[in-house]
Amino acid sequence: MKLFYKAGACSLASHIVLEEAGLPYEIEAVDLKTKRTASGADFTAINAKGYVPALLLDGGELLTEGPAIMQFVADQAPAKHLAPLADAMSRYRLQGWLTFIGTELHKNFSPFFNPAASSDWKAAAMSNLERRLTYTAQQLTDKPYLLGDEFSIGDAYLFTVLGWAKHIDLDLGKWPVLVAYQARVGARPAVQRAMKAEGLV
Ligand SMILES: N[C@@H](CCC(=O)N[C@@H](CS)C(=O)NCC(=O)O)C(=O)O
Repeated sequence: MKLFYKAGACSLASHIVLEEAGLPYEIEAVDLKTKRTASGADFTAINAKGYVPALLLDGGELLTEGPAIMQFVADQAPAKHLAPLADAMSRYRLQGWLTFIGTELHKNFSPFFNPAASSDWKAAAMSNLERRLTYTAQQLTDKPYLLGDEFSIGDAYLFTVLGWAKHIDLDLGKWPVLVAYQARVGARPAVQRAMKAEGLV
């Protein structure tokens, strides 16, 4: 498998999951401005959506959308318990978190990385982020990970988006639970390996 990524972008979550799964894979960076991969290929010819993450499977098929990629990888390594089995209620709770992180957190960070975003849009997004992060912190007060005692792909995604707070005017110190959570997830050896490979640590 090959993961197309940009350092520190949402593709980091898929990268962390690949490391946690312990499956063989390679990575190739994408320049999202020029849409060229590190080896000089036209990324839009590989992924017509033009964004990361994208996972090229061994059979030549391309899988896109972070939550789909992370679930696919988790299901290839069931012994690692990165996602509950499909018939468990907790799998649907995980789906709920993946959707929440993708639509309520990830996409409210997006205007801060978009030079064309208006100040009104950014103000509305910041207000949404603050309310959604307050909810997230409440959910993590009595457990180490989103689903309870075990790390899951939802944590790879939440950890990744929380990492963007330092690039915008958002002080996570307002939510000590989230600061502790970031440190907990960030200390995992697989997370450190993925971040090191992306030049983030
Ligand atoms: N819905 C997609 C969103 C992916 C996404 O927002 N990727 C960003 C990086 S975090 C990107 O590549 N943006 C560049 C672009 O849209 O041209 C997913 O969940 O995988």
